[in-house]
Amino acid sequence: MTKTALEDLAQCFEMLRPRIDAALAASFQPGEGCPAKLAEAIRYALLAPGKRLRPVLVLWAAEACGADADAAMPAACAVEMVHAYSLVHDDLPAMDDDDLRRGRPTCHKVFGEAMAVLTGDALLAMAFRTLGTAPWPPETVAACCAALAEAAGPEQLVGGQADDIEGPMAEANLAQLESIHHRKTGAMIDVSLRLGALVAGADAVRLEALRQYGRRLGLVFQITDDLLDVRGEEASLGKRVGKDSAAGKLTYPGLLGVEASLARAGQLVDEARAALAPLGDAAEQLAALAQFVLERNR
Ligand code: GRG
Repeated sequence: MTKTALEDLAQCFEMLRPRIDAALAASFQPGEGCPAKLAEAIRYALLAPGKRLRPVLVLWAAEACGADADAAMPAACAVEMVHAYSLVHDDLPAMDDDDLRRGRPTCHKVFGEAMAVLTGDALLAMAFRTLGTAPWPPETVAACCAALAEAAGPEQLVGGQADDIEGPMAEANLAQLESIHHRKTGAMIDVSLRLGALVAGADAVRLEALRQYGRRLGLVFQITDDLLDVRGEEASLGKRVGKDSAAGKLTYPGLLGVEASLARAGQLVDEARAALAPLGDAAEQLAALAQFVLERNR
């Protein structure tokens, strides 16, 4: 891919972000009974300057399957709510114990641990309310709720996190590493694509193509995350670097070395792009996104 094509894609991404942020802000209208401090903590976590990769995946998957991006906006907000909750809980002292997230002090540093736990709980519930009240046919609402619950649940996001915090396995290998990442990172990426496709009423062939693409994109994202932890800069990442190796975590560069990790990521990008073949030109942005994710610096 040329440098210009990547710059064009970055521009499309940047143009979508304010629309997503506006929809996220509008999606949280605290009613009577929501304490002011909790509302402030929820806004702090949800509207912090993240990349919004998952919402963009929802919107581009919907478009690749023939829908208008706006129709999928409730799903884009819902995945970002689950993602924001997982970051708030991941940063807690009981988990990764981080002070910095998205370039700001973590939620528990500002609002206290108990309020951060409750903020995550509220965001998770808000995600399902957002899907449940979306203006879609009832069967689409039900399918989206079920898919997001599965991705966020004990076999996927929470299960991957549970294995990850248990620490390195005795004889770790690539399959074990990728099993954790498919669940901890990949499931939310997969489900973002799936929700976009479900809102668009995609057929089984398109859903499967996006699943194959998403599986690979999730791993590319994680390899880059691991490499940025080794080689990235705190200022652009907005979070602490070097923490995974310091914590003895199982990572791609730790297991394979930097060069082999980059080679694995390159191979996955090619496979991800190839998986999109059934969607044809409609999936051009998603195809370019795989390379963009590999080359990201934040
Ligand atoms: C607490 C159930 C539970 C799960 C936590 C989010 C997570 C699972 C762990 C965070 C640790 C980590 C670095 C995971 C690797 C991939 C990842 C989810 C990175 C953060 O996502 P980005 O880079 O963040 O898209 P922004 O802030 O840009 O949205």
